[in-house]
Amino acid sequence: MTGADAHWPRVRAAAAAAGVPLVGAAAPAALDEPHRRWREWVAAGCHAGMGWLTADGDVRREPTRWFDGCRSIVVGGFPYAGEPPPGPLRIARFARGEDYHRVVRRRLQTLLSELQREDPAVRGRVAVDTAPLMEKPLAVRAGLGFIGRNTCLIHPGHGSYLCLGVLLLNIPLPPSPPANAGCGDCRRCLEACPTGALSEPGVLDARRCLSYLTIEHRETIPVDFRGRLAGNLFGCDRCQEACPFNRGPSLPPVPELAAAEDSTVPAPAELTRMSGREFQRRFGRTALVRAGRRGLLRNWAALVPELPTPPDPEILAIARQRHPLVNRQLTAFHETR
Ligand code: B12
Ligand code: SF4
Ligand code: SF4
Repeated sequence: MTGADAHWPRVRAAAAAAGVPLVGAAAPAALDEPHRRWREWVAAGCHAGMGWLTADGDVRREPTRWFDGCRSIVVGGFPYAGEPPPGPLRIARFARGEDYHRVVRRRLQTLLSELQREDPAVRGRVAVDTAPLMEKPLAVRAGLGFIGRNTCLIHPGHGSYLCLGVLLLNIPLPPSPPANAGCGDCRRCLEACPTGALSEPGVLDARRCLSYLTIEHRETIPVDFRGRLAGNLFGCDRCQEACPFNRGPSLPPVPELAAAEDSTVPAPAELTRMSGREFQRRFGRTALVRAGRRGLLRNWAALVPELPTPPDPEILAIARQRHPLVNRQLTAFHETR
């Protein structure tokens, strides 16, 4: 057994003990092709208002720059599947339980501690989402799946309803075998996208993506999208729902990521009247805080033209009066009728 091979059974056992359901190891070599694609994507303006995505190109290309002494990269997959919430307003599946940043970080941190308990010389650094690391290409390299035409990381056996997280380590590990699967001639996600955000297969234009518009975008949703939000109050799962890889039975969701009773779709009437403190108390542990009460109400205002029944005029009036962004959104969509 080489040094790298000797470490792997320990990492796998520690991952199981830490509750990391899917795990693979990637060599820490440069990500030349994903980096080239990232540069083109940014140059085309597909990052929309997410200016932070245009920075740190060197780290994106060479993840080892993010952790001194890096000799391997462990990638974890965390299933969150579960049913979409009932009713006309939809919250994406990933956001129905505890915020995945917290859950994934906690479990990968536990994995690192387990390794350190056995060998105090092990060092590592965990990244979930916010570091300038390209998690999907790393997951491909760690054998967790392939990147589909909807740009998601798809596990051939368990689909794409997975969150990812990475752990950079100072010990060598043998690279996991590739998943060897792909989309074939399927194009269902491209057809299912309500806004044409998948501008070409495998390229997502965030300017048109409902996930971006309902979560990351901070101003009014542009009038082009009037009547095209497809019921999405927060995030969007359409291009994943269309995917045949999400039809089969999947792994059970990580319990904290499964829908929590208290985080079902917040009723607009309730949101309108809720104080900031009450919102924090109820949703502070979920990913909904990324949009906040203000963003959720803006999204609801943008959904008004497509609701099956018009909202209570009194609630609308209160929302307009309390939240200037809601007022601007309602006015913007109303005036284009
Ligand atoms: C910015 C971001 C977004 C943006 C942009 C999404 C995007 N596709 O780039 C927005 C807000 C739109 C978004 C939406 C969502 N996101 Co997001 N997002 C990120 C984040 C923070 C960075 C991604 C990034 O760097 N994008 C920039 C582009 C250039 O990179 P890229 O997506 O990796 O795509 C390029 C490469 O994949 C490259 N490529 C490289 N090799 C190959 C090979 C082939 C064959 C192909 C075709 C392409 C390809 O081509 C692309 C360039 O066009 C990551 C976390 C992270 N740090 O990686 C989470 C992440 C990708 N998001 C995640 C999730 C869950 C979502 C949503 C499902 C949430 C929702 N339900 O609303 C949607 C999915 C929308 C979609 N179809 O992708 C998960 C994805 C898990 C998975 N199974 O894929 C991640 C990994 C977060 C996490 N830690 O779990 N997200
Ligand atoms: S998340 Fe929704 S809007 Fe974005 S690409 Fe997928 S289907 Fe289209
Ligand atoms: S729907 Fe079809 S084309 Fe799109 S990601 Fe899934 S398999 Fe690939």
